[in-house]
Amino acid sequence: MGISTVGVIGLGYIGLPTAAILASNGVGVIGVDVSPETIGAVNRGQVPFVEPDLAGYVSGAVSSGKLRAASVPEPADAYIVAVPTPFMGDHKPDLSYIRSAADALAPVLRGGELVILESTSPPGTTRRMADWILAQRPDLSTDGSGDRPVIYFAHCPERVLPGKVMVELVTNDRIVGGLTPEAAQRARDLYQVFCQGEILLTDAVTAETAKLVENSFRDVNIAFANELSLVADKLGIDVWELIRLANHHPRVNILQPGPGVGGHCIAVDPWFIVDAAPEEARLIRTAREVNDGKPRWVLHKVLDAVAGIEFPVVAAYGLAFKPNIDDLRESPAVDIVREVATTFPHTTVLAVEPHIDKLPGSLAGLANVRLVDAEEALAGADAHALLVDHAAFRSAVGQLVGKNVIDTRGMTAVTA
Ligand code: SAJ
Repeated sequence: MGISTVGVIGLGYIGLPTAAILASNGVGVIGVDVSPETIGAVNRGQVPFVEPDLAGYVSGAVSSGKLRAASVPEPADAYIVAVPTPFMGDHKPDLSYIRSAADALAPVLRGGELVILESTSPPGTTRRMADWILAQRPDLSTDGSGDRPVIYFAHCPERVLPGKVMVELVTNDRIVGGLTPEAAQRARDLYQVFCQGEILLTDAVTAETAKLVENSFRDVNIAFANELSLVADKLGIDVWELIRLANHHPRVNILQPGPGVGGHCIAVDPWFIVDAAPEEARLIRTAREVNDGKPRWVLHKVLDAVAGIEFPVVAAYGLAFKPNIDDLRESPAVDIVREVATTFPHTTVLAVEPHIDKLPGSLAGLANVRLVDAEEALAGADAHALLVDHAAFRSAVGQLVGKNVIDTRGMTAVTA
């Protein structure tokens, strides 16, 4: 069974790199997106967001004729669904984008296609997606029962790190879970086109849960570090020295505290486990609460640092959700700046973020927040909050000696 054409539904941070890498390996790819801007950009060979090396892959794939974008799916041998799975206000998963993808796919299926869900999903979602499609197409089946043509459904969660997507797509091991063993094998054959890592086969629910567990593992470990930062503060000791010393134990490897956990994965995915097993997932829920509580703790540290000053000026170094990227989504640094500026309107916040040239929407309307360079912040602030450990801040950090500093990332810590 050869796969010569693939439809990729959703041309975002995962779908577009996957589409581009398949196309660069000779597979004909039709990328599908709801955004006319995204479709237009891709068809011009451009990338609508920043990810190292992606632009070269996309422009090469489009000019070779192997990649094009459209607004609705077209007949293909396989489909990869890579749409968002956010949560709603009550932390319950929002599967509406997967539902829309299923609705769009159902009419174009002919029988024999492979349909892969890549979106991070609550346990059971691949089965639900199959059920949504088969409800509209009772002439098809997942197993050939009743002599109906088979659609092969599998889940293959993405595990790539933003900023290293084009490398990790090729080198990471992948988990492939099929609704049937044959579906898993067919999905493995597709990923073998570009994946040099090991491809591990299982069932769909185990694959869905494995992805959630990976990000929950990291969240729980970051929560441990964040909790230690509160404990150390209460005891009057340096948390960075504490962790550095404890990590000399051969079986201890504590992560780093920060101002909170940002991004659209680690702060979201653990809730899907909590939702699926609310009585059992007590540690995972608590870790989320610890990490979500950290920005407020930092806020109070900032306010303590300028207590007694009538019109204080606070410098905030970094707005991104982690170092050396321009991604501001779900960033605790942005939340902290907004909270300082709105709760205490007599405060001026000088935000320093070398990776952007204008403030994000949630800060742009605030008259007391300005985007400035590090020199201006160093010279003009009463307190200095280090929120993101960008490499670009190294020389600024050296100039903070003797100033009023709130260091949420251990940038001023002695490392010897
Ligand atoms: N953070 C800390 N302390 C640490 C490590 C991270 O506070 O010691 C914070 C970061 O500053 C950031 C947040 O955690 O705010 C998340 O950053 P990250 O680098 O840990 O992870 P993401 O969200 O960029 O990518 C994760 C990865 N998952 C794991 O490492 C288990 C990636 O492999 C996944 O593909 C991605 O989520 C995803 O899409 O699910």
